[in-house]
Amino acid sequence: MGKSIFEKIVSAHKISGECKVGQELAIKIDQTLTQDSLGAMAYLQFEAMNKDRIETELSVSYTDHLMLQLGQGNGDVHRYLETVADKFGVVYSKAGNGICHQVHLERFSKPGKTLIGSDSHTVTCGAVGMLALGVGGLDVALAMAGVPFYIKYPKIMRIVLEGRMKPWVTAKDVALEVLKNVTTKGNVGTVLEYCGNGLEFLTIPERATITNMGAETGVTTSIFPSDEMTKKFLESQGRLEDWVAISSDDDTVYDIELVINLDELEPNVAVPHSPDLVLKVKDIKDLKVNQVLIGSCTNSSYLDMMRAAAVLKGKKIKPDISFGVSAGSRQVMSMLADSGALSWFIDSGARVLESGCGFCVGQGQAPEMGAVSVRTNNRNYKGRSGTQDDQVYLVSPETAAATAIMGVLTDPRTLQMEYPKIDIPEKMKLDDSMLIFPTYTKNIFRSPIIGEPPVNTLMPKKITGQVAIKLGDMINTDDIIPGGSAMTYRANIKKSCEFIFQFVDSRFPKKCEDIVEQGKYPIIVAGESYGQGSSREHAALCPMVMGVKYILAKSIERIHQTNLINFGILPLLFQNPEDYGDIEYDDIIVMKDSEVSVRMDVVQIENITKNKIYNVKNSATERQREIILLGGLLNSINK
Ligand code: MIC
Ligand code: SF4
Repeated sequence: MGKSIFEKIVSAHKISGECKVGQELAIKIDQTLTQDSLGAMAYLQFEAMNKDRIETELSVSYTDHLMLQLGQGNGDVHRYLETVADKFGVVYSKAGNGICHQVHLERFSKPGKTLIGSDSHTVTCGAVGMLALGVGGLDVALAMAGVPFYIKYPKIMRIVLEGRMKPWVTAKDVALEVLKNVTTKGNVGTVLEYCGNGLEFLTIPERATITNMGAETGVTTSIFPSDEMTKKFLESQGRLEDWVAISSDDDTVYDIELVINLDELEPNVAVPHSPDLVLKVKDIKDLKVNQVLIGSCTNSSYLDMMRAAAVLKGKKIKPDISFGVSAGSRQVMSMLADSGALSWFIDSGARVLESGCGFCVGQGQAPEMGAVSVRTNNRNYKGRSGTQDDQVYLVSPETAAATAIMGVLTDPRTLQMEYPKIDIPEKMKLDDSMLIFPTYTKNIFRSPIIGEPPVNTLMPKKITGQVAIKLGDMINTDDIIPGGSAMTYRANIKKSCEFIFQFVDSRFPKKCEDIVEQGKYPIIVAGESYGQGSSREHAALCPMVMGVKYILAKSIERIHQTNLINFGILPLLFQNPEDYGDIEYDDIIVMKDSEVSVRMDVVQIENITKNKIYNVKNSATERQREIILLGGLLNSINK
């Protein structure tokens, strides 16, 4: 039987395990990336491993999330990251060089290699046939230390892209179509592999928009073949030598298949508050818009920005719209300036923002109360913009530009202009002077905001827990620990704990303190798809510090599940929906002999308050169960 692209790359990197669905495999990691919000904790954890140098082929530390520098906090983190990178052999990408995923794609992505990154959108590099995964910071630290990465062999879904998109229909519309079909729920343990005759016309930045938003479906990763288009892209980046061809074998049998006819697609929009609530733009009439933002790692390539600029050229936006644009990298920004397109934006009435994450994660550009904000980024979770009652719609750069001009959500096909024909230059502008390569000479900078990596204790024998919060379905990691100003403190766990469930139930931190004071352990109870979205390990790390030993949920998303285990928290799944319905805030729940329970596939817990026994499922692998008993991965490695 033929092999998929995923299987080919995994087989070439396999250290142990079998390529069989559900089996745990250990693979070698070639490259890692970190960004500044989660990176500091990853490097603190790496420091705790007492290694002299990193052992990967390449590790890059990006500065793109914490760019506001209001007060010294962000600057402290940047300097720590720069100096710790120098000491251990990591390449440091300075603030202003661009968003990690865009820069990594341009300058470092390599077909056939493995990449893990402490950011869920690391999957973007799947666009060039790379096996790229979003993981927690501790996993990155371990990979840098040369420890293999463990992955459960997934089901593989083949997505066949047929035909060619019509003018004004874009890769973002494809990404949203995939989300409409695949949704944000129930995709744990699946990989999306793309093929079909539509790939002939799909450039790498367009493929990157599609792999990027695969993160929102909750799949392990998305991957395209490495073909002539990939070769052209790498050549344009002056890296032809990095190209190898990769494709699946013709007789590969896939677990699931989805066909998308590109020529039937129309401009799509994800409506508040989930990226899978997808409608056609033309079906939403007279939606008055307050803010339009173009950028983020989903849609900020040269192609995206040039097309949007061409739509705006010679036109003015509606005066009451707040309009911002942010190129994904310094390369893109500089080429926009050279081509004159930057002034098309400026003249239209745009605010030109720095190349960074910015508005995508509430770092600036929070709109006014109740605003309708039309954006090109990938997540529209409630409040992520920095405004709690926001209404965020996700669209393509072309739809966003048309909307800025018209003041209402606008299908760009109604603009009555020719679709701008933009070609990607054969040679992109190459200037890596904002990448700092290691000299191994700098002293590590420290300040009070740079804390210590927290350590956990062994799993206690008897766990008398009390329900400290009861949540519904689809609680994402932004709900658990918000972006925005809270991100400044990611290198300091004690401070980060103050923000846990800030906008969901602000009683939580105090409640945990009270429960712990009484000698008990706080329990989190959740519904479906708990922990979807970002890879932020603080969503597990802080609950660990706050005394949480296990979590009860209907289902848990992949990255978050691994983060919980990495920090010694046992993820337990309800087998019976009634048990979830039964449990209430403050209920006392007891797990008797954790040493036995943690090793069982089905764990028995007793709700003392309701006088009921629940049998819940333990989805951790045998290896992970030992990690949990030791109080997490750092303890287990040190042992
Ligand atoms: C995001 O898009 O939510 C982030 C901010 O990039 C996160 C990482 C983080 O929380 O720092 C992600 O996607 O993993
Ligand atoms: Fe940055 Fe947004 Fe991309 Fe996350 S999704 S890496 S915050 S641009």
